[in-house]
Amino acid sequence: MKFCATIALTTIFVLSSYGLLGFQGDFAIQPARAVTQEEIDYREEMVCFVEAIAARARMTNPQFGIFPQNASELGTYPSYIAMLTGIAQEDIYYGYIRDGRATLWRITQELEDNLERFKAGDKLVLTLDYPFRSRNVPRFDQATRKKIDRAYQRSSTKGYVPYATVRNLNYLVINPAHEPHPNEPPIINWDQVKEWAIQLQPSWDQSRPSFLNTLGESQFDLVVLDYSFDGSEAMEFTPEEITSLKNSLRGKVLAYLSIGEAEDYRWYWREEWDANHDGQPDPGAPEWLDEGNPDWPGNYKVRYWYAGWQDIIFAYLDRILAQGFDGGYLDLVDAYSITRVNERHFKDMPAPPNRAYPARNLRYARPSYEIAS
Ligand SMILES: [Ca+2]
Ligand SMILES: [Ca+2]
Repeated sequence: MKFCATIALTTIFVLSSYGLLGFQGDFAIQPARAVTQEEIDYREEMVCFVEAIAARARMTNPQFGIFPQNASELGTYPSYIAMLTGIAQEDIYYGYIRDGRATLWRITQELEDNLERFKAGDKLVLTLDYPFRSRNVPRFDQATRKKIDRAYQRSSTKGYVPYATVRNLNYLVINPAHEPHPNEPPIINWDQVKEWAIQLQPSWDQSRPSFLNTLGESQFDLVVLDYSFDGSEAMEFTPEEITSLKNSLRGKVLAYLSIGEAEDYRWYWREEWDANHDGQPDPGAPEWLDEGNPDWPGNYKVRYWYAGWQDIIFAYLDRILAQGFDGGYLDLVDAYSITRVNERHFKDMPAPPNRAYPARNLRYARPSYEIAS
């Protein structure tokens, strides 16, 4: 039985409005007492949130794709699997402990077990591995090529769609012997996707047109990029650019969207939320804003079950829809395992596979260096 706090609050509020719960007078400020912090199930709140994102997007575009990254343990909720187009899993074969290192067999098996539920639900399963030692530059020496081959082979055997790249996701890696094929016929339906790639920031030598042209001419069936050239509002891609990208690719185009952490270079951020940049929200910051992520200055934990944060993500989603993206690639869906409040909640529970995620502090960061303009 899934339980969404935001919905439950509304219900209780309605009941109390009619006096059914025995409130007298100031009931309008009472309903928050109905659900205490301890009673919130942070996993279920994330499931509810992703469901709300999918429902909202599909009111505008019924075919809109929803792809969470990681958090495959949420596949125990049938309603969660049902609303997804697919899932992306990082580090399943390489990179869980360290870039370029094979993932422990036990972890691989645990993740594959989780992903089976998504396969059984006929969902696309994308795998994303980091067989390269460098975070920025792919080098195809003999040893690395063997790792790439192994990741692709294992992933394909399971019926997944593999990709291997560098951790900073700042390079469109074309893996030797695994080059993408022409999109002939064009990719119209999600189940046609057999190749994919992700590049969230341009390479050091890429201008805005060359970044888009390289993706557009890549022949991948599906590509993931940020909604903006440099992450900022000023450099948002225009609907014309995204249409042109889709036309030249003849494939699917997804926008990256972090739903489980706030990023201080995004359009919604206000300088006064943490004016002294010490990672502690300042007075006047919204209630949903939590402390900074010590591994990533500029990233902040959020109480993602608060309406204030969810409204921001819905507005973000509207921008992505207006640009014409085919779907959303949702990051930090596993925020329930790294939220401070949540650690108290889960302290007596068995750790999910992604808890204390060793590679977490190697995660995609922006901006990592100066980019060409
Ligand atoms: Ca292709
Ligand atoms: Ca502060």
